[in-house]
Amino acid sequence: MGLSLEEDHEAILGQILETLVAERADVLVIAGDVFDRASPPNSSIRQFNRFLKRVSEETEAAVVMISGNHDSGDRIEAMSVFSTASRVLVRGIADAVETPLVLRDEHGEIAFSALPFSHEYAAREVFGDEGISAPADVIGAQISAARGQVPEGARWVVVAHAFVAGGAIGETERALTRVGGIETVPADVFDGVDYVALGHLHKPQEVGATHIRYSGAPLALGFDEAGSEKSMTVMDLIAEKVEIRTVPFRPIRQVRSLTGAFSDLLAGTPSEDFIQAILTDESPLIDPMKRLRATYPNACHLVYARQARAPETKALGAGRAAVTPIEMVGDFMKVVCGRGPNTAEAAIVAEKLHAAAYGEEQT
Ligand SMILES: [Mn+2]
Repeated sequence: MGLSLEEDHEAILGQILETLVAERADVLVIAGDVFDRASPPNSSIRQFNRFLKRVSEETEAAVVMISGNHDSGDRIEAMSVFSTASRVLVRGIADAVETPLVLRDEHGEIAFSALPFSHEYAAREVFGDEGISAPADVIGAQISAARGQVPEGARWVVVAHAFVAGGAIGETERALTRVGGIETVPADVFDGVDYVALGHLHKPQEVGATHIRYSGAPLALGFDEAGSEKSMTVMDLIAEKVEIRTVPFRPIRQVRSLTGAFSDLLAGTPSEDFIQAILTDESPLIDPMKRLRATYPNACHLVYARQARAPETKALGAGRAAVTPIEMVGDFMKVVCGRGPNTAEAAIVAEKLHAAAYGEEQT
């Protein structure tokens, strides 16, 4: 919405560093998405690089990191080249050989398997398995590859980016895939894992069991997350017993929705928060956003309550940081046909996109 979140992220990154030091953390897990688009702005890359450098220099923590569906896996994978193998495991691209980072504490060995997000078509090639047709199959193949590499008797932590069945999803978490229909991953794919550190859903939450958990996004990223508390999960894995605590983040600006008459909102307490104004006025106002920003300089969205439920016409991909080609085609079909692709159409689109991406002869 045209407002930089750099300061907001800087504050959270500082709080993560404080927590790593205060908790004397052994490992920092980043379960993707690292960035919100495949080609993030240079300023964001610089900010993240500065953060990793400080983790390296100011803390004892190892770093385990995977790409998510918003990330360019190849760009994230680039960070793994020449990294210190004893302290870093960065994975951007799925691999048939899943080598864990193995650390040791007073209770013995602990293996971290970092499973990067992978689309089904890519996983089919990597694992040589044409039967991979849903995210659950992808994770299943990755888990099988990883399981064989875990040292005998070691505790096992898996880092993955997926929509595990039962998780609470918000408006801004985009579908991982819309082809094939079933996009959720059943929790039992993680059977035998001592702790599953998940990325993708923005709300901090456990899914079905204490040891299967989303840390959540560092900041509220949409008005559907207004008022929600974000946090860092601190996990102790003591001899297969998992202890969980959360350390709430303290954002410098909140995301809030205000509903009321325009004159009442203007007379409200001035605030730097990110404000969505839902106006109950019946008649249109002249330049309301400009006037609203006198009280709320970071007001960034304004709707009239009477219009809020009316169907909206949006540009393709509007309001989203990035869309996959499959989603773009789906959005286009919704505009033109009033519905998304059916199963047969989705299969054709997936096949053509795959052919376009890999330069195969199109038939
Ligand atoms: Mn994601």
